[in-house]
Amino acid sequence: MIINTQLENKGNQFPSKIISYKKDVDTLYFTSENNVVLQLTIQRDSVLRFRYTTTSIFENDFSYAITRYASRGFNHLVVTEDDSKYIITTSKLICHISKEDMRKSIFDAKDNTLISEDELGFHWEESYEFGGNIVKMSKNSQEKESYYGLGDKPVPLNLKGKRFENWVTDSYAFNKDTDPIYKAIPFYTGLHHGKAYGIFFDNTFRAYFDFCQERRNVTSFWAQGGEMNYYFIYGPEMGEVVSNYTDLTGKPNELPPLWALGYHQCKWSYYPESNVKEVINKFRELRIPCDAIYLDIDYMDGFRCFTWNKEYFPDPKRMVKELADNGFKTVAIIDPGIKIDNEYSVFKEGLEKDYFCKRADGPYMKGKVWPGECYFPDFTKPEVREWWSGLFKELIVDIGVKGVWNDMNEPAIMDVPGKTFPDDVRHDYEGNECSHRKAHNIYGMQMARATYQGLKKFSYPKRPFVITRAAYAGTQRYSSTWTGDNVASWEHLTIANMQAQRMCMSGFSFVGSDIGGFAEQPNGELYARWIQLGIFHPFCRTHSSGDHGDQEPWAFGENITDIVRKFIEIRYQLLPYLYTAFWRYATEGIPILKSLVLYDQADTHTHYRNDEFIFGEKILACPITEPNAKGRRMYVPEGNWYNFWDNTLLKGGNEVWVDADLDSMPIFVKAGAIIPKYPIQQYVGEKKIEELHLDVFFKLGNEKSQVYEDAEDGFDYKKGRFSLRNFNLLGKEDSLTIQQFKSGKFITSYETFEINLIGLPFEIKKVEVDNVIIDISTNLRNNILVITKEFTELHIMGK
Ligand code: MIG
Repeated sequence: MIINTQLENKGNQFPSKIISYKKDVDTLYFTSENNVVLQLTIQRDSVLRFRYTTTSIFENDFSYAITRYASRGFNHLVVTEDDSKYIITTSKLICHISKEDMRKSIFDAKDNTLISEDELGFHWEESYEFGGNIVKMSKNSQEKESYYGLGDKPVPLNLKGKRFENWVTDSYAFNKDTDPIYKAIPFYTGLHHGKAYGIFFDNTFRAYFDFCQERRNVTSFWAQGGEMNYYFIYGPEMGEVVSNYTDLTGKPNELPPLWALGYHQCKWSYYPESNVKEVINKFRELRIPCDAIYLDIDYMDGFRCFTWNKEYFPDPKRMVKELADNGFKTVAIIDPGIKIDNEYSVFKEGLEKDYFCKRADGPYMKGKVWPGECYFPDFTKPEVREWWSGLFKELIVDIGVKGVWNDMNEPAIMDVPGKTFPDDVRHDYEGNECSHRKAHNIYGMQMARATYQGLKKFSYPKRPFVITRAAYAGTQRYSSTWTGDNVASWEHLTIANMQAQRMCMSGFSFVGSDIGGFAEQPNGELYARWIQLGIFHPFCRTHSSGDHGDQEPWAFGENITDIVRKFIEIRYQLLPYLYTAFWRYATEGIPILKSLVLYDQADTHTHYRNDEFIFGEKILACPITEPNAKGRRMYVPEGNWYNFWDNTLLKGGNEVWVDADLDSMPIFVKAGAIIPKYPIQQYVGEKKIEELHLDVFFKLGNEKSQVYEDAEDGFDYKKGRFSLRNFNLLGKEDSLTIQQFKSGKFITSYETFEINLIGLPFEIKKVEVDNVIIDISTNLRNNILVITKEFTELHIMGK
């Protein structure tokens, strides 16, 4: 457990025996002889919240992470006791609390399997230096238990045997195993005996997690202040754990505009205007689809936020419009540091209104970043966020910028130890005033939130688009994210893959890496392999530091350009499929990427797999992460899978070799899947969709698929103007039936489906649409069928 560092410490202290118990609707209070109170709230049948105080008084109950939309309520709650324990039973869980020492054990209510068990359980050390406690929790690790989650940690998916720190940190050119880096997401999933549960330790102080590193059979977590306050989230499916966690900390407040799921191009920096134009024109000339172009810090006047360098960009409004006319959305960077400059209106206003962070004894928090010496808004104060959100008016409304990129919001400070604010900086924290020790991990999140509020207000009636580097649990409600300053190396390609999967299983699916690597320069082969992975990440952007050479799709010769185009085109064809997965994420908290363990936890082969993942519900992808490869070995999960390239069928449950020259990569589609595709567009909305293409992959038996569509932007979908198609496929030896259940009021632009029937084990003799025979001599060619989008039952027969 935590190393005792100070002689003044009294050492670990523990709750003594329970002397009283009280119930208040959904909350139970257990008080010990030495004034420890355990507050147990039944959030849902499968979600229990445990909170402890050592002084009998709790802090004000406030969390930036928990959303007000979090589900509450349970079907069943019974509390009983015997000589040694209290027994709390919900319809999903049974929790024992020992009267002797407050230790807890939690069981699956259905079959009594032990899921989680305190080792020492809650204990604490008084914090001599800061007051309050260092709060600690330890649990016995169960037999063959594996651990997953924790946000952006750049390590293999299974966390067992490792220790981590959560302290949001600017980590230029981080490496495999660098810890901590940009994000603090104190949520992990444990898996043993085929059952998964999650722990969300909602404490924003510097925190640690130890997964059987210090002691082989003990997992522990602790924080340098605040309360021991955690949620136990039961599955037993890992997918349910993640969606329950996402329910607690929030799904994206709205879907992204569809263009945000297109390809984005970025560099530090494209300037002046002529350079930006050159880049975007090249995309169109080479017919490489692209939806967004980014302006990094050099667009500003001396790095002053909300200003423009008029020498490089004499007329931003005109330029942004010209880009838009070409299908390019402009995304501009905004950092937190505000230059100390009495001629600069944002600085002056922030100063007058007292919006900047101060040190403990009164001086402003002064720190050096790109503009030189800066002050920093206290984004933990609602009034400051409101002010900040208002600053976007000109950028969004007048100039026409469509998205904002928040960087350096850890917050990052140059040339100081720790690279961030000192601990003593004061924050409002929604009226719960505190030091930076408590506010550090949520500072970037609150900046992203304030930015989001501005974009939401001023982009209306369009949807906002924000991207942030720093994040705490819950930031997914406001923003997308990227994995920060990675490196153009093969190892980093592997890291990007693991990080994106890990973020998805940590409730934050709108994620991607700097394709090609930020620091240093990739060769063409590495760039092509990275694009191949990148098109399967929810956020898909090339970015580089720019000082090592060009990193546009055409920077590596024609052969690479062709490969990159081919894969970006696949991304654009799959947009309705990805959008459907995003909708599932935004409505049900289902991660867009599913690591194999999350996809099939019953198969223990998946517990240590890192490379393969499921994109959406039906597509299995596995990047090539080594140079000179002609293919690779990979694990294909149970079930039948079609090779994406040649439609050959493969039976899963094995490790197999898959060919993949540089112009290919291992991609498989689950048998039974119906995959929607749009035509290739150079940008979202370029073409009117005249027909929805559906690839139907035959399966013996049943499979469900969905296609979600709407106006691709705006908020009408929230009022029911969406189109959801639920497809039910049933394949038999000599027939295939597809039923369609349609809901929502949105009318799609196309009238017909072009259905491509793949893998049929029979020759088509007869086709009925809603019991009417259709003429296959005219409507069917090479197993491609064109039928009305309104059908409810399609029946394809071999006899
Ligand atoms: O100190 O804005 O991670 O994406 O290009 C570097 C310049 C600041 C770090 C970001 C990177 C961005 C760069 N920024």
